[in-house]
Amino acid sequence: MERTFAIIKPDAFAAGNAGKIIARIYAEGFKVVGLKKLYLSKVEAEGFYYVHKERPFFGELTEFMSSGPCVVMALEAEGAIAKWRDLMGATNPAEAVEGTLRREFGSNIGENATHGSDAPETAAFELSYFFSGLELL
Ligand code: 3AN
Repeated sequence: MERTFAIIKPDAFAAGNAGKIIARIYAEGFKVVGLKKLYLSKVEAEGFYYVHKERPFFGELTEFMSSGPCVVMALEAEGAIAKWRDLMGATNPAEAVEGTLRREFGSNIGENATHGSDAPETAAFELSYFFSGLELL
């Protein structure tokens, strides 16, 4: 079994889509090992996205991620990292396949409803950034 880290971003939470996204997560066969609602500060969002700090959209991205509450989750499944990225769809909702979460709930490349770890090393960092071991029993 593999674990990945997921976020229901502030756009999807504010639009009232968290429940539908979580229902979809269960329907696709993930086990929800950790789940909490947070309202990130700018500094907390910057720490999470530090790998993107040189990217031109870093300011916009961290501003958006700290603009309202979000839901962070630890998801478990066989091949959870790839499985969750498949369910999310492409970064740009306009390019995401029909039936994916970003296609259904995303607005644009920045406000794209969900986040998911892209590799085992990033999943380990991201899970530990938001959850202690005790929270994932
Ligand atoms: P993904 O989340 O699909 O792995 P990345 O790693 O390319 O996508 O981008 C990291 C985050 O930065 C994404 N959540 C995305 O919303 C945001 N992002 C990517 N490109 C842009 C852009 N051109 N303008 C604003 N935000 C962006």
